[in-house]
Amino acid sequence: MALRTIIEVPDPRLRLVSTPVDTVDDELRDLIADMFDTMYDAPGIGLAAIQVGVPKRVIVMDLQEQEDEEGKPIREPRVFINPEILEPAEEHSIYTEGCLSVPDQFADVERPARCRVKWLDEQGKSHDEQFEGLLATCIQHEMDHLEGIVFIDHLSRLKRDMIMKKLNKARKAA
Ligand code: GNR
Ligand code: NI
Repeated sequence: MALRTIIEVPDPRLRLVSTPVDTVDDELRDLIADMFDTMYDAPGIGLAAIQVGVPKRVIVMDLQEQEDEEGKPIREPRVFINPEILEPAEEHSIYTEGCLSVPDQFADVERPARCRVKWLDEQGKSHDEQFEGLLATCIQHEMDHLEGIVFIDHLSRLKRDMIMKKLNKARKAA
């Protein structure tokens, strides 16, 4: 188990465009294992490699929507390497998003309600699936990170400035 430090706005590394992975090897699988440890510890439902300072096109995700008999979340880890969005739906939906790189701040973001996603898993095997609901929202939020985009970039300047002000206030208080 190895936790990595999650970088936060306004760290300029969050603005980098991540580069495609060319070989899925043990070194990459080590990074993925650390990303899961870091995501579950945070806790969060998704994490892009750049959020731990690594500009590679790698995302881990676990919505943890199901619980067992004892009410403990059932883990359903997903890995996306070199993901691509195909056929975003014309229909949009609004979800109140948060981000581990903008801690404890939330705002409504509108995105395509469904999308088809193509990606490689940690064995280098390719997948192609249609996503909807929170899964569609989350994969689009994570894919934005690979392009150097953070969810607050989708807000009006007024709302974004308000979030940055609240974040800086909370940091000073801590
Ligand atoms: O933990 C997270 N929750 C979340 C909630 C709504 C929409 C997107 C997310 S992703 C976020 C973790 C994160 O920052 N991923 O980049
Ligand atoms: Ni995020």
